Amino acid sequence: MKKALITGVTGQDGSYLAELLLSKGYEVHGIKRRASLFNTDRVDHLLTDHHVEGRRFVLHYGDMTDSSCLIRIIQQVQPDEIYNLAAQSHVAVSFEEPEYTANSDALGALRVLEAIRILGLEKKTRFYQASTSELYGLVQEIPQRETTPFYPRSPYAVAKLYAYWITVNYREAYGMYACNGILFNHESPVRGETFVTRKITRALARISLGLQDCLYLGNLDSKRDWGHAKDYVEMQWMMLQQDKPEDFVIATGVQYSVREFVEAAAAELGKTIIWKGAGVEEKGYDENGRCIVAVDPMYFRPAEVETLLGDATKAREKLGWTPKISFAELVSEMMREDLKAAQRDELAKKHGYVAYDYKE
Ligand code: NDP
Ligand code: GDR
Repeated sequence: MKKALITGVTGQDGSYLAELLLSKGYEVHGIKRRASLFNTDRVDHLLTDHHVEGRRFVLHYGDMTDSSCLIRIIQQVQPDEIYNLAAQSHVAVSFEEPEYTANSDALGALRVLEAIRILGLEKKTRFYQASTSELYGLVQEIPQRETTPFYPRSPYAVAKLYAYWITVNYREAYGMYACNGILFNHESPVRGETFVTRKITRALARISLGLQDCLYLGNLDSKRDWGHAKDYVEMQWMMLQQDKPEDFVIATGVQYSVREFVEAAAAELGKTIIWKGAGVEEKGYDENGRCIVAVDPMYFRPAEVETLLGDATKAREKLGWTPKISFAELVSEMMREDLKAAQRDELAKKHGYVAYDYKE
């Protein structure tokens, strides 16, 4: 039975990847952080009673900023594959916490690679690094492919640039099977609530049930190449099954603006958004003339990545990978799930419980 270790298993991709690897018969180990509240919501359905022998999904406490725990866990698990997904993954937050972001996202990758070397696992353990389209930042070529020059635009992207190159370096220097997936934005119903897609679907669902008044956003003109996380984790696994380690761009090749995402999500609820004004004054109204979307400059970034569009030709030609879930299906699934969650909150509210709106 193959063994995999996933850092960031409690995140969006970690949960989809754990499901995929378990379905393929792997024993899956994941690293979770200690938190004052339970933080395993996304993988709770995969957990089994740890008193029972033979379980195939095991969680370990650990942190990307703590080398000794990473070495200990890797020594104990002796994984065939490590998927390094853990990161402070929010671009806007990285401007607030640049040093921590560098520690966890840049040095974190180095710590795992060094642990593999220290433990003499270079020939056994394959390593996947969660690299990102944010590396392209101020884009130098459209669409972006593996050969497009990088120009990072945030502390997050700069930290990920280090992680990208240290992965390439350990592959070349020590002959390790280490590779980068340069993934463009990918979303799902379990996407973190502060990323723009989930923020939109969650807010529109709540507005439709009278639980929230307005959705405040930053740059509506920003364009992204949005895919579904389920398709993208399959590619993460495929990248570690090749004869030779290589880096791949993973994207859909289709681009939409934040404004278009809002419109697509509203359409799922049978609503049309009517836009009026421009710049920070721009607002979106529903058919009854109610303002339900507004711009709040608080969400503008000190340096923005205006446009990203990926070219995944290499992945298609070499690995036979193409995304199966369309943009329309992605938006529809996210909207459906957030509507269910809002209906639960509506019910709770009817019975006197409070549903908080202002976390973001
Ligand atoms: P999430 O933010 O949903 O998950 C991040 C995971 O990392 C969580 O499990 C989080 O734990 C964990 N984590 C954060 N900091 C630490 C730390 N110091 N030590 C240990 N664990 C930590 O991200 P996604 O699942 O969306 O993304 C997975 C990876 O892919 C990330 O590295 C991200 O940067 C990268 N990426 C994501 C893309 C996307 O569009 N989703 C695109 C390209 C790259 P906790 O649950 O406790 O917060
Ligand atoms: P991104 O995703 O920065 O691309 O990083 P995010 O959803 O945060 O932003 C996408 C674009 O939408 C604009 N935007 C807003 N963003 C947020 N979060 N909140 C808002 O209110 C808002 N209004 C407009 C942003 O300015 C941006 O242009 C994600 C993360 O998953 C990274 O970890 C990953 O590496 C990249 O995708 C690829």
